[in-house]
Order: sequence, then C-alpha cells, then structure tokens
Amino acid sequence: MRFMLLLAILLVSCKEKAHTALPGNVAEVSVTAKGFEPPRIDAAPGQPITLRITRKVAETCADAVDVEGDPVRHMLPLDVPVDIKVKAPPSGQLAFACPMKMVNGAIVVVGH
Ligand SMILES: [Cu+2]
Repeated sequence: MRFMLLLAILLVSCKEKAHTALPGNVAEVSVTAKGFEPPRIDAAPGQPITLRITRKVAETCADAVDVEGDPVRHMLPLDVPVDIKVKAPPSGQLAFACPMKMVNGAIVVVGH
C-alpha cells in the first residue's frame, strides 16, 4: 500500500504540466476522463488552500476523493463543486486520490 502511494507520488511528480497559481487560495480542479485537471497544484509551505473539485464526467472511478491525512471521504456529485479545505505541508506534498488510488493529484510545496 505504501509502495503504491509512493509510486503514485512519483508519477504525479514527473508530470511537469499544469502548475496552478492560487488566487484567493482557491484551487479549481476538475475531474475529467483524464483524471484530476490539473493533477498538480503548487503551494507555499503551510499555505491554506481550498480545493474546489468539480466532477465533469459521469464515467470515472473518481466519484469521491480522499485527501492524505483526512479521514473523511469527500463525495463528488456530477457537476457540483465541492470545497475541501486543506493546508499545504511545510515541505513535500499533500496527495489526494480517488478511493481506489488510481486517479491521483497532489498539492506540491515549492519555494520557501
Ligand atoms: Cu479510482
């Protein structure tokens, strides 16, 4: 399980696209057929962030999202924005994923 998580984090880290600025600390994320878009959100250390996730496709296993360190599974109804308040870690990243951990995303801490 740990290995899978590490693998997922590595896969996410390797994607260089879709760095997102965070006006108002709201990060808009869509669930599309490709997964979380963008899959990676850049953040400052300890930055409070509202993840606003909207599922845009009916056919996806990402009809819910688990955030690392958060015991609550957040359901994602179709076309309804769901706000999840999180805090960026001091360094590294905060991963989020569908319940089966097949669709992955992360808040990645950059800069100091
Ligand atoms: Cu899944």
